Amino acid sequence: MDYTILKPSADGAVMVLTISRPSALNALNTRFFEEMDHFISSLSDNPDIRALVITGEGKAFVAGADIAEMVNKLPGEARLFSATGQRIFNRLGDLPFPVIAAINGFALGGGMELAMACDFRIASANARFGQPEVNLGLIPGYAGTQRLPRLTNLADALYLLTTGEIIDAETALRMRLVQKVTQPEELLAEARKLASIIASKGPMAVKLVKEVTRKGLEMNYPDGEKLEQNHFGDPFGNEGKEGMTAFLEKRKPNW
Ligand code: CO8
Repeated sequence: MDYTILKPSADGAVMVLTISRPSALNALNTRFFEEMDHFISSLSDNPDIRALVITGEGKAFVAGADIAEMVNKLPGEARLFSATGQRIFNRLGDLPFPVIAAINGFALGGGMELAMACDFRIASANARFGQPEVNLGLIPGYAGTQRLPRLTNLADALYLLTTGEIIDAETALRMRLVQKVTQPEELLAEARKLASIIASKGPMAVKLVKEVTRKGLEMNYPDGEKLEQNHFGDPFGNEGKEGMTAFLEKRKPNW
């Protein structure tokens, strides 16, 4: 597939994906989701990639779903648009390595939902966040109502969802919506650094820790412990054997 909106760029084990439709502040349209679906499939088939960074071109990360494309939709069509977006964003959570959102500017509506679908977020000091759907007489459709209270808390989530207030990066950091704030010119370097650190760890361990942590959050506590217990054994005899042997032999592991 020839991409017109996505710009993927691999650097060793780290893939950087730039969303590039700056004339519409990278607003998410049907073509974006088609390309994203294809791109995620290509990553699932690529064993060399160990981390993905998603960022936006220009002054926005993503300024939301494409309002021009949504304006004439009927309820059934809008539900389908929501279901497609939710399915594709969920696929980021299923990737066998971490996905880092590097938020370079506006992350509004569907853009904030994309950022929240990533495993964690770092933001440039000039990033802006918000769920302004209520200004348009809408509610979020890419799981913003579900992920925001899980990442922050019910009151902060409802505050943002009902007021539509746009917050700055430091406020997002205080709400634990982002994990780190950098100077704008350092954002991508910092994201790549974190991605490289992760890429240097045991790939099976990283895959398992992401899967168990994400799945466990959706389970009751005893089932989550059981899930961890079950997967704890997986790396023994292979990757874990190499990691522990390397420690005892005072050398770097050969994954
Ligand atoms: N959709 C379509 N086009 C957009 C969007 C968008 N979300 N955001 C910006 N653009 C376009 C503008 O229309 C403008 O186009 P043009 O140059 O042709 O007039 C261009 O991008 C530049 O934007 P501005 O001139 O407005 O730039 P400013 O710097 O003045 O303002 C803002 C930047 C504050 C970000 C402003 O553009 C804005 O408020 N954008 C809309 C933000 C918004 O409301 N986002 C939420 C959208 S709704 C949503 O995301 C729901 C998600 C769930 C959907 C589920 C499926 C049903």
